Amino acid sequence: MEEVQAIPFIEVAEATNELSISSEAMSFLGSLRHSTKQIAVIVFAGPCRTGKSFLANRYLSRMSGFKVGRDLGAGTTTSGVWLWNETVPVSDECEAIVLDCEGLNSESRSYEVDVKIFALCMLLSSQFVFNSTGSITETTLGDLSVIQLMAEEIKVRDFNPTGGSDEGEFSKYFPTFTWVLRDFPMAFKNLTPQGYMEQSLENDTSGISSQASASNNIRRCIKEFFGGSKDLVCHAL
Ligand SMILES: Nc1nc2c(ncn2[C@@H]2O[C@H](COP(=O)(O)OP(=O)(O)OP(=O)(O)O)[C@@H](O)[C@H]2O)c(=O)[nH]1
Ligand SMILES: [Mg+2]
Repeated sequence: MEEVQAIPFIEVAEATNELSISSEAMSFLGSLRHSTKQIAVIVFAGPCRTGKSFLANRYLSRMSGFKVGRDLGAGTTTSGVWLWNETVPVSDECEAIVLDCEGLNSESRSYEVDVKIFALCMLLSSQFVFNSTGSITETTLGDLSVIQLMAEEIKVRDFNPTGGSDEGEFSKYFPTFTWVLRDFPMAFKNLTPQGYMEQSLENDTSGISSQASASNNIRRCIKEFFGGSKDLVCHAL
């Protein structure tokens, strides 16, 4: 019987930055063709070294599985996207594939690869878990700027009669978004994490700097793409 373990899913060619699916993952995904259940995809993503792999293991009710920082060694991070080669029961009708994503903004990766991996994981997932540490700052919002980039690049229809952007259509295709705040600052403990996130996603009207305007654009994209009929929830750990 095959060992239950994390296997590489998306690999990054160091020389060309091209992404490819591993043969192990192809064979695992092929085996799911015979499943009679619906398949959900849950992805753990976010800035590097925030505890994504640790959280993915806890989701699997394990203390190890996806390699965490201490297994990988100092300065080394999860590379590409990893997949747990056993589905997790979600309900009688549904089982989930769990993916652990490499972190954004690691020193060893270009922005181009970060964007590709983040966008791919978001489009593949039904539940997107965005893990970040501390409070929600301009920097954290900046990490989500890729969502805005996706809005500019992605077309959901072959032909848009209005000739405008397809943004209004995105919430139909985007996953539910769960924001997990690690080391939630004590200073905000009088707010629920949900209330804190909603407050952080309110437009900054205090100034007209280009940074404030860029952050407001990201806030708008998050609320529009995940806040409509989709869930946009926040938990703190
Ligand atoms: N005590 C404790 N340690 C944690 C927690 N989350 C992560 N760690 C530790 O923090 C280090 C980094 O955790 P990882 O889960 O590898 O972080 P990551 O976000 O997956 O890192 P990259 O994949 O490199 O971006 C590891 O040594 C973990 O054991 C937590 O909630 N509690
Ligand atoms: Mg990791």
